[in-house]
Amino acid sequence: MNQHPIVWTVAGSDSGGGAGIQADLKTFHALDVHGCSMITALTAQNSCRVDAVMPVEAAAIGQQFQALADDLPPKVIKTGLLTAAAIEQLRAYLVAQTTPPQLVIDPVLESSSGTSFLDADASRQLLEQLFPFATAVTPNVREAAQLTGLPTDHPEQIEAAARRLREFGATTVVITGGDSAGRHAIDYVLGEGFAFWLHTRRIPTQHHHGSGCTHAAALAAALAQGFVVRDAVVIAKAVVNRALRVGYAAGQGRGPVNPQGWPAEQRDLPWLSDAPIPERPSFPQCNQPRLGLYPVVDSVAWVRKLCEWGVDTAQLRIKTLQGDALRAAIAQSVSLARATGMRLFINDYWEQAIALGAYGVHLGQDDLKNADIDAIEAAGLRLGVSTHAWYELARAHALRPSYLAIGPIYPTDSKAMPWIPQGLENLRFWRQRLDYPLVGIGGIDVTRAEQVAAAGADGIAMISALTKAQDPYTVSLRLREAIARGWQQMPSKRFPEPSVISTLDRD
Ligand code: TZP
Ligand code: MG
Repeated sequence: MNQHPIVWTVAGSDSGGGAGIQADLKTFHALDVHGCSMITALTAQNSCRVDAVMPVEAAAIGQQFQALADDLPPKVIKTGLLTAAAIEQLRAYLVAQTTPPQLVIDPVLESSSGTSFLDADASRQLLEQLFPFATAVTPNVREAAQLTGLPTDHPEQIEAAARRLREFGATTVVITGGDSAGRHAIDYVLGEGFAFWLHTRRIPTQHHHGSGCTHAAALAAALAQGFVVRDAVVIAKAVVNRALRVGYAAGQGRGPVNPQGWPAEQRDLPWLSDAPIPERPSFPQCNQPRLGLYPVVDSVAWVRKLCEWGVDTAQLRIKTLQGDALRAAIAQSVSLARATGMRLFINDYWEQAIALGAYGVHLGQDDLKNADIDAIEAAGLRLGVSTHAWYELARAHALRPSYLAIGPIYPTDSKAMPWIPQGLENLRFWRQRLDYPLVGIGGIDVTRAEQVAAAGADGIAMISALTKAQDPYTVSLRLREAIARGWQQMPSKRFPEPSVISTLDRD
């Protein structure tokens, strides 16, 4: 990323270098944003204890605001430890902006060693004065309980506390569970039109000082880089996981987390679901050869042709038939595919796919809500899942599917979608990080199949390039040749780190 969007942190200094301003600046640096700091309080602390909290006087806070506002206007502001004076001045700044920056509030009420940072009056002021400006607030379960006066011991209570916090005007509430017990660190996310849980395996480490600050700072940085909030929360959790894995000892107590940069490995990607869920087993892998040319068609006639042409993989995606006609089309397609050994995935109609013994099921994100994943798995079918962004990848990852579809790679007329095309760059980015077989889809034709394969796609899916071709058989041959050429160019899974923005046009 060449651009370094400006992000302010309004927070306290941790003299021990683990949390607060210091954690925020480390995280901003790691995520390619320019961090400015407005210090609200000095703390005298080390890795074991907090000796003193010394609020910065109002005039000095005001001068910091003025200096930054004059020259370094922020795309996003992140807050940590606040004082009454800082809250007042931040609110005044936000009110004065015609287009206020996004605001991420990490409500730091007390230190992890128990020192109180914000009294009851200031907490109320925070809720009433600043929450209405917040794109996201990130309390942990204890802070959510303190702020709302509600218990947060069970999932339903956490959901209720999040709803209560949204009533104060925060657009998205993220209640983090990293500080709680259990094998998994589970966060709840409630936003405008969405609600989900994010899970990761708890990373066994003593050195997690600053993880809350790092989480909120990473969320702010991801927003500043243009990600929508649903993507930003997934990225933030993955950034913290990576930082926790390489936390280190400094001092006699708990050492700091160590933010490295953008998520780089699948093991750091959280999994996302509508309810807290245990880890799932993996779906069966697709057998060899590599998925390759993967036409998406809508009729038995097309399935028959593909079988005759010796195509290895296909998807039956019927959007117009119902009842007996639908069932008959799926049944005929499955038996044709079985007779020639073609791996046929049935789009959406998982019950029929199970009943008829299809090779696999392909589900879009909306289909996931109605599908019985356990039943598909119990029947031994493969599963493919469509994804278009980080949070959709996290939702698919929760299911441990047989492959992930990444799209749209290029603009497409075959499906109306809010997504900006991901391009080869995002495909390479995911190829570098994910162990799943990947299927590229969206606007792929003979001229583009080679570069999609070279970017690391295992399957190259398309609708119109084949179904609208004058001579589809010849096109299928050209596509297969192009894919084979592309795969020869793909040196390995590792590419230089590309920039990545996969985001919604509208949210
Ligand atoms: N999902 C992402 S893009 C797409 C789907 C179903 C349509 C692909 O069609 P085409 O004609 O190959 O662009
Ligand atoms: Mg925190």
